[in-house]
Amino acid sequence: MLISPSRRLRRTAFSDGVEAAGVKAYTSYNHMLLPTVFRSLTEDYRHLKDAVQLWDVACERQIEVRGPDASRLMQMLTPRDLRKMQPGMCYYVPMVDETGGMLNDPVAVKLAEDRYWISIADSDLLFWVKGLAYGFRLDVLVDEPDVSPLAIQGPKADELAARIFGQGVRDIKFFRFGRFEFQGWQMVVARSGYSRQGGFEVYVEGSDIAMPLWNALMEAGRDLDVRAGCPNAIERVEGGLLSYGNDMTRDNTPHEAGLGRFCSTQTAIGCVGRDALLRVAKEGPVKEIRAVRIEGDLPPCDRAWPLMDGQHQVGAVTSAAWSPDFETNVAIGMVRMTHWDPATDLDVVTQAGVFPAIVNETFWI
Ligand code: THG
Repeated sequence: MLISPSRRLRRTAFSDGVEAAGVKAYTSYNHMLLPTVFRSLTEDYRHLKDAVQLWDVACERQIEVRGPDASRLMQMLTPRDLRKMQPGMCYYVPMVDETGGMLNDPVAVKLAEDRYWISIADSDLLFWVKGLAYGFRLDVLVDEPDVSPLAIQGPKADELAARIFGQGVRDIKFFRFGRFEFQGWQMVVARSGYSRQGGFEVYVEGSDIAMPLWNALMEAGRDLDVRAGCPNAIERVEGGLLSYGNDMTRDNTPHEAGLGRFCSTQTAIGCVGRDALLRVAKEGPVKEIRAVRIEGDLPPCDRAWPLMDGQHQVGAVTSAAWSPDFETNVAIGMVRMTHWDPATDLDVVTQAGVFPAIVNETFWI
């Protein structure tokens, strides 16, 4: 299956590097190209866990919120209490509508008291943020700046990043950022990324410096076996990292998505979904994200697969992949509370037949 290029499917500031590295498949994310495979899913997986990779995650677009009402607008968007968030911090923040339905699960980056980036997952959140700013007559500017995140992920990420940005990057704490120089440009470098292997995300401001940075990292990491990589479908399921639009949608609350730990709805005064969420937070959800183990030779998970107890649907699997390390198919599903206990035996209905599925104790991480 090929992806037809067009202006709507935006290239990124790193696409030239990704192509030179022999990208084999793309998906679309925020109307932009996101590489999904370089050598093979399992080869990329092994290499990510053993070495270091550069990821073109420019599709994690930034929504910049700037001005005197920036903090007020940010708190309207999320049930996470942002009052203790300082410049230099990143927060994983579920964002919800007035019904408590999830609109996105971005990383918020606080650049200054009156300036944030919202590093979004795959949904058109800009329109909601602009709508709120306009509707409430807030004194903020909301736009999508030319910022392209580049992730450095894997066990050798610290070593590689230190060679380009200096030893100071080693001291960056998890979900914090600092500003580091590259060829005379200041760059936001955060310890974060969509894998459990550790590493950084560089928020590259302006497209001109993107390929020079990509090439410098490739050059500096030759002896570390640095390669182009991308968010890996196996590793992220093992790690329980959720994918908006796949594992949860606007039909789910953050609690159903297992993101209750990132909500402090009681004190998140101003969040537009607060009243709706206070109701579900009190009772607890009746279905919730679970790790699921599946036996057998699975087809690609390109649709929600019903989870069955006999003739009765009790949930759905939304992501699945063969894990070489755990020697089983690892999966993420939404399961009703009557069946969500560990070791519950179910069946999963795929386009290629029915397979045994077992609710797992935890993610594999
Ligand atoms: N980095 C940045 N932007 C992003 C992503 C990213 N935007 C899109 C997408 N990924 C958003 N989704 C996630 C999902 C999980 C995490 C980050 C972004 C994540 N979660 C950890 C967890 O759930 O344990 C840590 C959260 C925490 O402790 O605060 O890292 O990857 N820039």
